Amino acid sequence: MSKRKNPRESTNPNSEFCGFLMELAEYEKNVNRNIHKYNAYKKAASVLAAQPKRIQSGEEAKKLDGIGDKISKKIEEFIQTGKLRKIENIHNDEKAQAISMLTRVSGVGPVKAAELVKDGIITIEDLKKNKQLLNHHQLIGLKYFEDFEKKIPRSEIQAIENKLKALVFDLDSNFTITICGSFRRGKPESGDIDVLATHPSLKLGGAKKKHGETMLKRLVDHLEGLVIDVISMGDTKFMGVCRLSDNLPARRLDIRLTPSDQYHCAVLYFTGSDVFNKTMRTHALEKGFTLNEYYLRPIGSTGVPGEPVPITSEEDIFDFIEYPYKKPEERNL
Ligand code: 8DG
Ligand code: CA
Ligand code: CA
Repeated sequence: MSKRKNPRESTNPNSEFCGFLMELAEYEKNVNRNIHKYNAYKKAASVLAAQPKRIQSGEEAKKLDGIGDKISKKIEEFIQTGKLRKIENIHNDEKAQAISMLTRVSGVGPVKAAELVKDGIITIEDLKKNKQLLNHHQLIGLKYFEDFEKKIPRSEIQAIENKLKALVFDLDSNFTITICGSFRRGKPESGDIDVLATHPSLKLGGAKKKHGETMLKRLVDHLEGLVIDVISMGDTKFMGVCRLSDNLPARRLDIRLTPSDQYHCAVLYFTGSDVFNKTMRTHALEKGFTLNEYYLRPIGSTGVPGEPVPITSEEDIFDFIEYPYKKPEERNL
């Protein structure tokens, strides 16, 4: 199969800068656990990716919103020397490399990875010999390590969507199902599958939690032939593994069940991207609203959020905060 890249990405004239910025972002998240630096690098990469021309100097980069002194110096160093000392040092740091490798296992976060490395466990092979150190999620992550590393082509997610909908509607045709995440943003391939479900009988937030719990379990129980492993089964969130057919890899599948009055906020949130969400939340605040995956609420003069605004579509949310509507494909920040 041909591995054609997203044309937007392959034509990004700043892709080299974005590449090292994303690597630095992952390093800050996984090795240093510095979420502020992680966010700063990701923001900078996203700003550069949106530029129509290749940046010619650190000075030019610094003029862009979201690129400060330190990052512009790195860009300048890369332009001058064709490499970055910081990246080279990271590549030569065995501990950092081990932590980065272990965090690629689903369920292994930066803290767990650092613990494992401290115990002398530095490779996937080491992990396989020390399964007693892993919880259920991490064991599933290890079991499907190679499969979960593979991106999921759009066409496969479409086939999974069809199968999932057929199974769910067979159970109850009143469910609404939307696949969110990078798939909804039109990406040619995705890391996992983010499913959002709602049902007209689920209203008024947490009031019917018990109902929600049994409903999600009932839904997942009906996905036999698609779901092959369970990571966790909560009140409103299922995390698991699916496989479309024997000749294809196992895929990470998340399903969230939300009340119908929170559906559009949830669809917006889980469509992302996370950088886009942050931009939109900041804009909401500037307009006197607080936005999250559940609702949009006005902030009163006292600073206390008021009653949620009634929302009947994703567009409603953009309208209320006076943000120009962006189609999902335009949210790939
Ligand atoms: P991918 O799976 O193809 O790698 O990309 P994705 O679909 O954009 O990422 P994701 O990790 O599956 O997250 C799905 C959406 O959830 C994301 O686009 C935006 C929203 N989201 C945030 N913050 C966070 C967060 O901290 N963790 C996760 N898992 N999702 C988040 O806005
Ligand atoms: Ca995803
Ligand atoms: Ca996900």
